[in-house]
Formats: sequence, structure tokens, C-alpha cells
Amino acid sequence: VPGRALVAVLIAAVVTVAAAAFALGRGVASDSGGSSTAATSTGPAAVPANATGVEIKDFAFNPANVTVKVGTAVTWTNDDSVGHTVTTDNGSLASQELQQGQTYSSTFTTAGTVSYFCAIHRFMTATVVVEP
Ligand SMILES: [Cu+2]
Repeated sequence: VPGRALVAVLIAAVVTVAAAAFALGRGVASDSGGSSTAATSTGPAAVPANATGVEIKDFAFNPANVTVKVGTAVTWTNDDSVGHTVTTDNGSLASQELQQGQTYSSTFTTAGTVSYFCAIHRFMTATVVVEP
């Protein structure tokens, strides 16, 4: 029956528009947030594919070695109660002293291996391997 087919098409169109509006709303919300990490962790689509995280915990970077593609943003989060830094000798990474809960991010735009350390506790060393 042609009439019923038309109704089905209309319903499909409305659902599509609603889904698009919902997705758009989520995008705008996460862009304007800045520190909306908690809000955006509710769905897998909210976590960018070109981002990864390193936890600083118990005087160690975890994982100590991460491999990422060029263009990837790495975010370090200090979960220790003492301050740490994310530092390289050449200054390519130079965080402030991160207190508990604070984060530092850097986007890696050049392939290669970046060895870094905590400037306060020089025994804390780790690497980021950046693949082309
Ligand atoms: Cu440290």
C-alpha cells in the first residue's frame, strides 16, 4: 500500500533528523566544555581515536611506554599525592609540577622516540614512541 510506505519513510526521516540533532548537540557540548572529561566518558564515540592517556602513580608513569601515531594527543594525569612533572631535556615536553588530579597534554607531530622523565624524581623515566 503506497500510503503506508510513505508513512514509514516519513518516520525514518524524523528518526534520522532527531539522531543527527542529538549527535550535533553532543559535539557542541564537548567542544565548549574544556574540562568535560567526566561528561564525555559516557560513550565510546566521545573518546577521540587519536588520544591516549598515561597515569602517574606510585612514582611511575603507567604505561611506561606508549606507542602512538603522529598527531596523537597524550594526556598525563597525576594520581599521586606528591607533585610530578613530564619533562624532556630538549624542552619538547615541559609540564608544570602537576599536583594530584592535574593533567598535562601534548600532541606529537613528529615521528620518533621521545624519552621523558619527572624533573623532581629523575628515576621516573618513560617513553612515547611516535609512529608515522
Ligand atoms: Cu615525580
